[in-house]
Amino acid sequence: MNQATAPLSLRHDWTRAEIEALFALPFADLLFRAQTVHRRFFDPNEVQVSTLLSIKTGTCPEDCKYCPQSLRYDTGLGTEQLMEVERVLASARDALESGSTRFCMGAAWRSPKDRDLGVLAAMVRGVKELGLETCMTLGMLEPAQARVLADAGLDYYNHNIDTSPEYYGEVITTRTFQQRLDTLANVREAGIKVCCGGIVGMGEERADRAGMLLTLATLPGHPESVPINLLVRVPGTPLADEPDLDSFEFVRTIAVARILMPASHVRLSAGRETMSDELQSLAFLAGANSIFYGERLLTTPNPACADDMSLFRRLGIRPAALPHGSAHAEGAAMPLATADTGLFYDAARA
Ligand code: SAM
Ligand code: DTB
Ligand code: SF4
Repeated sequence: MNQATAPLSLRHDWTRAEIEALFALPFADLLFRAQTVHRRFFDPNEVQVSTLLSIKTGTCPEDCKYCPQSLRYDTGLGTEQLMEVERVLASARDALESGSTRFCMGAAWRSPKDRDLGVLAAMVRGVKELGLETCMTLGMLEPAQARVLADAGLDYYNHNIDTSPEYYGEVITTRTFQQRLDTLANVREAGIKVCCGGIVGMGEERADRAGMLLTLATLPGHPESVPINLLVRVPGTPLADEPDLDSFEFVRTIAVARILMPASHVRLSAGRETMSDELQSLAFLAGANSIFYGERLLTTPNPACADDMSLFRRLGIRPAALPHGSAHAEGAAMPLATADTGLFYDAARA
């Protein structure tokens, strides 16, 4: 049976040898395979658009070597308390207006305190009422905490494995790989969709990129969203002077993620600010179909909105509408977006 006629089934039994063989394919063959898979599951000209907001910035006790928010590294970040709900909602309104469909709230915590859960739940409810999908990333979650967020209506929880189990100890020592997997299981158990990926360009080998994707693709359920971050090298962090990752290796990582997890949204995540338009378009061709939109990630810059609008327009990419059944699904997905302020796709201007 060739690929075009194979059934649309998801595999959870990928082997390391199969994944390494995909990485080793000639570039054109790998991209062709990824694009073929992509077209069987998604509209290749549609990209899901999320916006990030840091709701609690800096002084995190963890030691993740890539992260500007760890209190162990002097990165010049001030400390901020948990943001007030109204400020979060004002930011979410802006995101909606700009054409985003998902609002992702991030906190620089090892894990949330139970006393913060009421405010976090209020943020989720408020953002959902605006008609946006909700996502949070707050560190490790206990089962009961996950249930509180699920009851508030949280759609997605982001918790990355970051790298392979083998390389993990080189990057983070204050929590284990297994603790990451435990949080992912707690999130799933509570009925929240999983957003889980990692970072490349941290000095890891190809075998580690393969190992990271092997872990993700052999989870009991594939994460619905798979963010692939290219390390943002922040002065003051231990990884500030890491050499560049070869761009084709970055695109290969996206392509392999697409092939292994065909029904998941693969997000071209952090690192776009330093990528050319041509590299981003190769990532889309390799099967990336989600981005963070807005001029800031959590604490570091993201491309200017005008540049992303121009890129979408020149590539003929449409921002995806909300899924069926959502308050603003299909035609009404971006009620406030206009051609001047947001990612509105106007074929006449393409
Ligand atoms: N503290 C929570 C946690 O670690 O799960 C949530 C926020 S944390 C900043 C979310 C994710 O951002 C990390 O897991 C990591 O994958 C990504 N990240 C952080 N700093 C980064 C950087 N400099 N470059 C690329 N990705 C980064
Ligand atoms: C993810 O995988 N990447 C986002 C989001 N999930 C939370 C975070 C990227 C952070 C980049 C560094 C910063 O802006 O602080
Ligand atoms: Fe803290 Fe998250 Fe940064 Fe690690 S990645 S230092 S847990 S904010």
